[in-house]
Amino acid sequence: MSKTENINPSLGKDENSFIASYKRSDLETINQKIKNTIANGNKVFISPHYRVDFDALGAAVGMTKICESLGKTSYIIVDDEYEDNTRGIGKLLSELKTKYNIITSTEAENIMLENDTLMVLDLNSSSRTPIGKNLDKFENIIVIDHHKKDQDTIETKDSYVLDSMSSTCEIVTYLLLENGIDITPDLANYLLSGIVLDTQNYIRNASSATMFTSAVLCIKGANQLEVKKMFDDSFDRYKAVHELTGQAKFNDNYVVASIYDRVFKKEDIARAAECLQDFGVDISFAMGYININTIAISARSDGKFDVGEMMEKLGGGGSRYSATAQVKEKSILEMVEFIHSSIKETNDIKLLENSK
Ligand SMILES: [Mn+2]
Repeated sequence: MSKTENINPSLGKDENSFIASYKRSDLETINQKIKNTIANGNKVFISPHYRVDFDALGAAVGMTKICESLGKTSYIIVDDEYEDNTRGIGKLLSELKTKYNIITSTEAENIMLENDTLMVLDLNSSSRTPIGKNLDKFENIIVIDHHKKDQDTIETKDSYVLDSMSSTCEIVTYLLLENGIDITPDLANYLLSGIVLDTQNYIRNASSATMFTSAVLCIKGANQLEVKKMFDDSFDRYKAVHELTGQAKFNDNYVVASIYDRVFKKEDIARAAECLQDFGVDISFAMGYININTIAISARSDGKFDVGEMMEKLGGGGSRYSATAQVKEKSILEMVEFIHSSIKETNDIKLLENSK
């Protein structure tokens, strides 16, 4: 007998087992409800969020297996295009495209029929799904997520927003195990990459259940070194991001990074804005030219300030947490001024409201 055969990689049937945040019986009920909805519909469209990441993709791949086990065809909707290996996602996407039905939202629109199911993964806000206006076309919508709800949260009877779970991949791993679905080493790696990403290497929001789920994935063949390699970035990208963040100017609760004398890739500008969220600010901005006359701005917020609204004023958009805009015929200096005055305006309104 090999070593692993001694270990039973199942979640156990004990009500008080290691699922710390959710009672096992609750998760069993959720699993049954999800399966019923899938079984009662036709094909399934799986929608991870915009700017897809390892957690959204790993969960999507995992859920295609559950659809398959119920005899349902499923499609994963991804509109993001990556010019290069953006944090490993570009590489993973091209690998997955050879194995799974990955389609754009336009392709999905062309094959949508009545009684199809929409499964929204790793998001619960209507503003974060590439499915957009087609959301209303679905009668059956399943939401599986671990983010906090907000005012745009999709209302559906099948809403499973388990915000004390580390990641959507952790939830999906549980569902796969519960249904006795084979987790291949590849799938185990995809799922583990989602957990590693969202817990920032088990620092944030990782419970003992998260650790156990990860251990089960390792038993199923996940390899930490391979997962680490999935995250590898190009050195050019690293340099570009650091050049931008190196120019960051910090203000009270926000930071602005800008460079005017070179051209960047817009993904690198977005990454710089993301990186700057780590330095004790509520809002971060990064901007630079993406061609001779276009400036791209990326904004990230912890949600107190709506960066989506702000980027809309510049002709862009996004959610209150993450937004972007591209502006022509303006200088970097003008854009920096725009940011300062927009935030000042909002702060003034808040002060006024508080003094009432
Ligand atoms: Mn996630």
